[in-house]
Amino acid sequence: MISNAYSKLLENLDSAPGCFILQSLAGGTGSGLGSYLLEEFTDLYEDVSFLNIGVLPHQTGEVILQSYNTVLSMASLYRNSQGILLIENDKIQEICEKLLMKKSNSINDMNEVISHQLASVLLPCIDARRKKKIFSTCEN
Ligand SMILES: Nc1nc2c(ncn2[C@@H]2O[C@H](COP(=O)(O)OP(=O)(O)OP(=O)(O)O)[C@@H](O)[C@H]2O)c(=O)[nH]1
Ligand SMILES: [Mg+2]
Repeated sequence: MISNAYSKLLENLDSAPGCFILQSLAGGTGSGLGSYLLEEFTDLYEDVSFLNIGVLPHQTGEVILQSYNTVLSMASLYRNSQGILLIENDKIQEICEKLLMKKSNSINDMNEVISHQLASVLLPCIDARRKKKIFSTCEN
């Protein structure tokens, strides 16, 4: 079903040079289904490059098989992906607690930090105020 939805999506595009997949590496779905789909997609669409964004679990552990799942899914990424970006949940939690002083420290807070970081890497842009400052420095 996911595979069908993906091929329908590709049919509607003039060209699809790349695709990125965001997945947790430690659980069942992100690690198991994510690796399976990546393998299937790379077989079916040889011309599409895949960038995988993998979320590493907290070191102290929440899922009993997390280390095992992470090693297996990393192996699948190395075999099939053209680019791998790793996000460490421990580091993200530290940013939430120590830098942003978030009290709630929920998964939503962490995901907000992650999306901000990904947007900065994947869609780099300068906000209007900063742009004005840079250009006025260049003019002087
Ligand atoms: N930052 C972040 N980490 C997540 C998120 N979902 C899962 N994780 C991490 O991935 C680990 C595994 O989570 P699971 O929910 O078991 O993984 P899953 O891929 O959704 O697979 P299921 O077992 O089917 O739920 C968690 O212990 C977290 O460390 C999320 O939305 N944000
Ligand atoms: Mg889950």
